Amino acid sequence: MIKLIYFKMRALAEAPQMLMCSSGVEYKYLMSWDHFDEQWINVKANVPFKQLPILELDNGTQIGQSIAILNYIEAIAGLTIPDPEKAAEASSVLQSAQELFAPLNPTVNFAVGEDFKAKRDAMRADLESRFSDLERYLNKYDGKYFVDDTPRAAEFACFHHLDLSKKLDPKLLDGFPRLMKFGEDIQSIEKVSEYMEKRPELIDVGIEPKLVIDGTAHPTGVNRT
Ligand SMILES: N[C@@H](CCC(=O)N[C@@H](CS)C(=O)NCC(=O)O)C(=O)O
Repeated sequence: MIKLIYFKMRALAEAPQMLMCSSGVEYKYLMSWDHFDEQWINVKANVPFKQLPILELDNGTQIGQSIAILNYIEAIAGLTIPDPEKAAEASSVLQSAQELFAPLNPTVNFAVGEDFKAKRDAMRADLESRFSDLERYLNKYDGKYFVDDTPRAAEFACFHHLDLSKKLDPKLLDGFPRLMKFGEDIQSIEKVSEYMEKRPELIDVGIEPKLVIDGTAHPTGVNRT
């Protein structure tokens, strides 16, 4: 079975998991230390691009880089877009969504106190500008999602970052009704809402962020706790 390996964070493992859950691809999620049985610092140099997530296939091949992981899942799930023009548009949305990763994800998962507030306020204008691009793109076609009515990598990547931005500031999406509708449509996918209910809760953002895993609150991070 495919393995997705990552850390104690709500970040780059979300979109791949939503895509796999919604398209019926079976996988196992493993923390780095459980998979490698070793601290991250000693593992880092041996994974393809010295970072996680990676997807490890049954034959041992390790795929690094979130976009490559998402594109591979699309391919095995039969979600590749045959029309080159639409495929390029979806790819451009995926890459733009991925650019929302930093500083949003590290701030929500790790920043505390005044540092959290300063980072939140510093990124607000850029986030709103990027959200307005995505809002405009959603309005380009009549379908529910970016290029048609099927949610794929671009949709789940975008959804994850929008969803996470609510933890930075729940009001950030207020001026973007089309993005809010998009979020509702994604959450109304049964397998996605099931995944979201079961995943570790991210608590105490901006104070002392923790993930609640099997009932125990663990500080976010790259090490076993
Ligand atoms: N471009 C990579 C970024 C991956 C990345 O930033 N991974 C971080 C966690 S979110 C990481 O591995 N941090 C630990 C390290 O760099 O040692 C992707 O899209 O997958």
